[in-house]
Amino acid sequence: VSPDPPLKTAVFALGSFWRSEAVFGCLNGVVRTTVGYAGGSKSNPEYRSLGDHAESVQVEYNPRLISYNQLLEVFWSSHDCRQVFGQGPDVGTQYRSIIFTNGTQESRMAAVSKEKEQLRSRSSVVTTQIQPIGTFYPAEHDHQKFELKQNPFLLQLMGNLPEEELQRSTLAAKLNGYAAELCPLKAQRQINSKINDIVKKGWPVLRDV
Ligand code: MHO
Repeated sequence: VSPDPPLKTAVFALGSFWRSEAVFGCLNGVVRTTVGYAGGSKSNPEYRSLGDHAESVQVEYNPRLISYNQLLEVFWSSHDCRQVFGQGPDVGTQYRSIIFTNGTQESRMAAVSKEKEQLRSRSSVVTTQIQPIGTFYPAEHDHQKFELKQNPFLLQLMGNLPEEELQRSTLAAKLNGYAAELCPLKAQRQINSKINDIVKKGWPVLRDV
């Protein structure tokens, strides 16, 4: 087997970043997720003063296991891109829809996928912006793996990792999606049965799912 290709990075904004991180974290081939602020001009944004940035998720992935086009499909199917200022109760420019690109090839793929989405949406306007990624500012610790942190059982099952490890962990990214019930059904079931096994056998630390 040839060595793994270098990881690639993609950044998307699609509403609340708690949810965005959960959606992408479950996917096979996604190695790491980080929530943050991007798309604006304010330097050093914070949650309560993010300025003109949008809540975003940075996805590190193994391109041999998942393609940029597959990530784009998940992006489109995971939010309503026809709303100018965000999703449901989450209103404001901080929740706008953006595909951040990393070079001309990605911009082209993003543009083609947006055209397809516009055809599917008929007369409703797809508001999603496509723009080159500038600076991605990682958000405060409390917002990283937010959904997982609401679930002490899962945290304990992983051995209560310190914050830095939790942020880098592939398993944490996956369980963050599981905790939010935002994994595809098949993944949700696989994780369920793995957890049940481990609990039955008497509580060793969960290393992988
Ligand atoms: N309305 C959302 C906002 C979350 S967010 C990360 C909530 O409080 O659940 O902006």
